[in-house]
Amino acid sequence: MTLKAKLLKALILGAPASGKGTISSRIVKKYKIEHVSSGDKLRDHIQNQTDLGKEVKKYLNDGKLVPDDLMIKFMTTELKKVDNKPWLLDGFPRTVGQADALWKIQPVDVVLNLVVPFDVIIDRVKNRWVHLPSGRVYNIGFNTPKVAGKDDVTNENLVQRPDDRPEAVMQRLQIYDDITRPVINYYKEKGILKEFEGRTSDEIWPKVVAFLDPLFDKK
Ligand code: G5P
Ligand code: MG
Repeated sequence: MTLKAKLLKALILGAPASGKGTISSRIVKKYKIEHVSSGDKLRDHIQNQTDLGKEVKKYLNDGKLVPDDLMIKFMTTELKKVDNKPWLLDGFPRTVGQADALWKIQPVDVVLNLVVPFDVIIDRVKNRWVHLPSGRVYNIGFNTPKVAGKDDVTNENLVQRPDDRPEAVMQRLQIYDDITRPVINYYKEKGILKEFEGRTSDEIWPKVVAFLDPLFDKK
């Protein structure tokens, strides 16, 4: 593994349900790096009814962004836990304020941006089921669980996300357009953004591998 890959700090960006979780899980499996998903971690807090969980629940359910100050404090703590490992950050940063804060804590090496048409996204969230404790995601017809409504690994129940209701999805896509798109330009200007276009994760995945493989070449 190259020296750089040993401590690679990478981000994955993309609209809600563009496949960040799906592509991330393939990346962490293939390249053995840590996956830090802000959404998964927040849902975990909500599930466990922690103080933070109670504070953020309304934002998530309504498809709105958690305020920057809270989010930056939370993710700073989370990133300290994986400081000495290569990681892939998913879902953070989502505002230019968050991107600035992250750059001060830890400049990132590469940013992968998934470009998936909105019509595909709206269609796919209807069929999404998640296993909350692990963050594993399923989609009926794409990666259907072996037993309907059950996680493949633990056999525990799968649930649908409250923010996958059509009105919350529209809200999330609107916020993405207005507030998160500038984050793409932020990294473009730094010269570290790489875009991957496609209508399915299987179409995008080989392009991601072709980009990452050279970074992880055994030397
Ligand atoms: P999250 O959790 O970061 P989103 O909205 O950015 O939520 P999401 O919904 O988790 O993103 P994803 O990870 O991009 O989507 O996509 P995914 O889960 O892999 O795929 C979506 C579905 O499509 C799955 O069912 C999958 O199986 C399926 N799928 C994938 N590929 C294909 C395919 O090729 N074909 C088909 N048919 N299906 C496919 O954030 C949630 C909330 O947390 C808060 C906010 O409230 C946010 O709304 N939050 C923050 N707030 C402020 N700042 C931050 N930094 C925040 N981070 C989180
Ligand atoms: Mg996700």
